[in-house]
Amino acid sequence: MRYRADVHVDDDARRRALANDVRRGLGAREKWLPPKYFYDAAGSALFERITQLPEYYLTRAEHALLDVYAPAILAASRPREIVELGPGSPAKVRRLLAVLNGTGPLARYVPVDVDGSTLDVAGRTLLSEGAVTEVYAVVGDFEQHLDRVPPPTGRRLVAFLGSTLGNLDPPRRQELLTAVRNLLADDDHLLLGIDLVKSPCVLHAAYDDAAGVTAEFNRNVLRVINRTLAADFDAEAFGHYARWDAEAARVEMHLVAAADHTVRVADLDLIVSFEAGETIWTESSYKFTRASAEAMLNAAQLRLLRWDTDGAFGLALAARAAVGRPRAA
Ligand code: AVJ
Repeated sequence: MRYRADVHVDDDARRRALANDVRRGLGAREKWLPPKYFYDAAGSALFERITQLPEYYLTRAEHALLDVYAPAILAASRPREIVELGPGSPAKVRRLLAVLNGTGPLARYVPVDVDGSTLDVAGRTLLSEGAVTEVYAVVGDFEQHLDRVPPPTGRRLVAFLGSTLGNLDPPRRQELLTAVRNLLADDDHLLLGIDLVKSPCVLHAAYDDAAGVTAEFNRNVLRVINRTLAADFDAEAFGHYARWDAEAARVEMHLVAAADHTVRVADLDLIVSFEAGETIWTESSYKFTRASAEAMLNAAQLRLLRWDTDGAFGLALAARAAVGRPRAA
């Protein structure tokens, strides 16, 4: 059995989660929606287009860093298996596996993602390419189901790439890092891809591209709600607004209602009113410095071992920090 998938969320669970978030987020005085609902088939395709935009430097930067530093990162971590959280495209893990297969035993690949069909396609492709000998897909939410990751087959590298950690607010990312730490034995490692604080112009453009692809990606969450909960959002009635908040070190994306109107979410028996100019906060994308990244890792009892960067994006390699041992005087 070279491909195995354990399913912990099905369509119904996903629908109930969206229903709860829509009730809470659109019922709030300052409306919000979580960013995880962007990624249906259309949203994932839009995100793939974003990664190719001239303004969206993140994916190119991370791939280039992986191409250069994967040998050193893998020499330092020597994994037998790779657990990847929220992989999306297999482009990133492929860069690790290419190096791994040149130096050591083939790895087991354990992707964790809510989208089982994407894992299926990616997992079977990697298997057919001979990039891995075994794929154990965990179809679940990495914020909820990390305890379902199967017991290790050997030294483990947990990869959390693409700056996805940046979509979580500080308390939730500390929770996630603490859960990740529980997946690690003393010899295991975490590889984190994180976007760095830089010029506000560069950051803003990356989330408000000239071709309007990010705007369509942002509006897509409304189409997901229409389809899943029988709502009647007119996505075109909302504009895209991105802003850099230097103090919070995050880019925010909002949807802005063009005019006063109401929306009906039939499955929830819910009417939502919008005033012209009213916003729905749909995403935060936090940016880091080496110091803030290291502090975040330390707060989760992890220690930074390597920091590879091109100045725009960073790859952090971390391991469990020794705890309970007295410090040398
Ligand atoms: C890949 C999820 C981290 O925040 O940069 C791209 C998503 N949002 N453009 C990011 C995204 C707007 C992206 N993540």
